[in-house]
Amino acid sequence: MFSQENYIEVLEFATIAHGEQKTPKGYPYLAHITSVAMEVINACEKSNLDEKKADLAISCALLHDVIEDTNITYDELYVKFGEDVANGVEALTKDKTLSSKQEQMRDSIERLLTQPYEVQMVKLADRITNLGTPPKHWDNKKIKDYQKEASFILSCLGNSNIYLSNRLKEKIENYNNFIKE
Ligand SMILES: [Mn+2]
Repeated sequence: MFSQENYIEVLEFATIAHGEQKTPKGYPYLAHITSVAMEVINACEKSNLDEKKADLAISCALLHDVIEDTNITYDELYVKFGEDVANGVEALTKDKTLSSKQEQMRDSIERLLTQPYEVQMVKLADRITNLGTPPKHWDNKKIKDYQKEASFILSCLGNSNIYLSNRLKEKIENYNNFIKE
């Protein structure tokens, strides 16, 4: 089980934080974060996570991009939602002072590995959500690299939840349909 009241409260906070931000496909950003939260909720229920763990996973799912993409800070999350949520969202945030995207990903995963499984699950759910049809402007190399990066995420964080890791595996396989050889 999870707290529906917590879901609503965190969703409202994330809605205001992301404001007019859009996804790469041009949808309101909520379409992204509620999809990530849906994957996490499904996995929590199937895995019978207790309410405390499920609420941490779901809160981090709804908030996973607020430090990276909005002006919300770690301290604000700490005050409003507590230390575990703030630490989780921070670990899910890329360090943009690192020069390459590869380094940013590696660093974020290293930090995620020090977090509980409930937080690591969000990274799997995020990539599951992002492995839909690639944006039109992506070339073959970019698509291949994105698939490779997804395999790296799976190999590092797959232990966190069997349902999400199986679903990500499937998504990575299906992504071959977008690659031209
Ligand atoms: Mn995301």
